[in-house]
Amino acid sequence: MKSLALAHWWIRELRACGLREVVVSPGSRSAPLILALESEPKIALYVQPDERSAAFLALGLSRQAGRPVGLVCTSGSAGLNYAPALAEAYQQGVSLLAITADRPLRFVGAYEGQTLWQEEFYAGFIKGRMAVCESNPGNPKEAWALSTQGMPGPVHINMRFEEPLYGGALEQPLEPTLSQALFSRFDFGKTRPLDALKTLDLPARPKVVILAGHMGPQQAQALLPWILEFKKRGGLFWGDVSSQLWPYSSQAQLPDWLWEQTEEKNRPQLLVSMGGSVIPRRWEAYFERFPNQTTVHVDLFGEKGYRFRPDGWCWTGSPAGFFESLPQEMEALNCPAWNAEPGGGWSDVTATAELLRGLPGDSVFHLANSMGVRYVHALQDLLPKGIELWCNRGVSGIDGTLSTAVGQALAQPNKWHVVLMGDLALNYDCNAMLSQPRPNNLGVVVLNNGGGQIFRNLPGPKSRSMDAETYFVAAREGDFEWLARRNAWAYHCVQDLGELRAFLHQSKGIVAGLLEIKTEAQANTEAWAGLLSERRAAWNQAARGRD
Ligand SMILES: Cc1ncc(C[n+]2csc(CCOP(=O)(O)OP(=O)(O)O)c2C)c(N)n1
Repeated sequence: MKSLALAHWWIRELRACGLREVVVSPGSRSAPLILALESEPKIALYVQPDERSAAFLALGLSRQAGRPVGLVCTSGSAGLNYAPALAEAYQQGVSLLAITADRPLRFVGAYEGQTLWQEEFYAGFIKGRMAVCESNPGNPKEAWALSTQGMPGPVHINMRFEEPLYGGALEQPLEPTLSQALFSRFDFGKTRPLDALKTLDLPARPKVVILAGHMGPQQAQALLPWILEFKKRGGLFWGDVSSQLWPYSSQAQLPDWLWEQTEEKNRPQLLVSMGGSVIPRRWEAYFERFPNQTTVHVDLFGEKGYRFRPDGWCWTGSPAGFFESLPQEMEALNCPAWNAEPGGGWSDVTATAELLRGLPGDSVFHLANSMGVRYVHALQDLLPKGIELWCNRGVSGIDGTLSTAVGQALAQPNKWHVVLMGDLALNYDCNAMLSQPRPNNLGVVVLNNGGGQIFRNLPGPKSRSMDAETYFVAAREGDFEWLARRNAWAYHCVQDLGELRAFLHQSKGIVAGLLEIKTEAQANTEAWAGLLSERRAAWNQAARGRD
């Protein structure tokens, strides 16, 4: 059997399973796969030469399409560059099929270029892997099923190809073989049956708090009716801006007032967390200060494990099962809402506020990690309620925001997509702009504050006498006009509120291309501190008024 036949068989079988999109990165060893894909009219091909960006692009495509998206790259370090996005996909529950082309086994460990032990590339953050070669063609249906069943996730298929890579017979009868190694998710052994709720000895009308962290739309949609019902029953709900449930959150931060309460009447009796990470540290700290027995993590897919250590517990199953077992009536915790209206001069904060006011209500908004997501979390009441919000907060840092957004915008051409990111995040992921085809429904907004503003806002880096601007902020000068030009993107730069307003007015919101917003570091630090303290003061006043 020859390489081309193996590649064609895999692609045909995957197409029959439902594969419709593949992101390819050019290379030689993967040629059989590219030839096979090119002959499949039902599969849309995206080309991204940077494999790190390609995998994030596939994450965005799959997140939008809700089905596995394929990735194809050549042998050697190429596949290593898939790792960050696969880890994020694993954490978010997004299905991807990462197909790495490889050389025959006899070349491994023999000083061959672009040759290493590829089969173990992603151990720990994929659902499973298959080692495929001519004598062991594997099972495409099984790979597909593994990626979609239960909690969806990435699967790695490593294919060893013999030469010739471009020629040879196309059709050869192949029989699937079993070659799957399945990794199970971490099990912390803390899962308890729902009956455990009964052992907590809750009062008839307990005070209950639910905290929702980073989660995908599937999970959020399953939860939403229950969260609304929970609030009606008197429960207190906090939704992180990355949870998709933020429009239903009672607050965006934990008020000092509630934080300082020690009396019994203002203590929660059951704390429930759902989803992944949350932005305000204080929410987590609030959960951690109560006896762990009252803290439960609800995991709808039953595969992630436990969140609050050391003795909190985890319940796995359907939302119905959990919510139906909660008491019918709950006592409300006194916790007022507050609104943000940032004041002050030109800064990241005022610019972000203006941007949020100008976003079309039905657009899709992508946030980069670092200050972007924090600004929007704090200013969330300015967001139009119909907006869809996304952020890679599974394990990602600043590494794949734009690539993921490009993928998602390509998968949803009838919607307007906007990305808000910092200048380092854009520099890091600027190869996202190399992908083909390119989306014409994507506006990128970069807050250019000359480096990682977050490190200017954090007390830690400043507390030492070292050069924080160099070693933490990675301070830089310059603008992004070159980047826009390199990629033939439209470009506009604003340096004050008047210019930003004029641009948003003139263009009726964000337009396709790159909008650079230039701000000053010191003004940003002051505006951020001011926003947080003003809000806290307003909140505490509101809470005291209710006392
Ligand atoms: C891949 C990765 N490397 C390093 C970091 C550490 N890190 C966190 S925030 C940050 C600076 C981000 O700067 P920028 O994108 O300009 O955003 P700003 O802080 O200005 O909002 C860095 C380097 C990270 N999150 N991810």
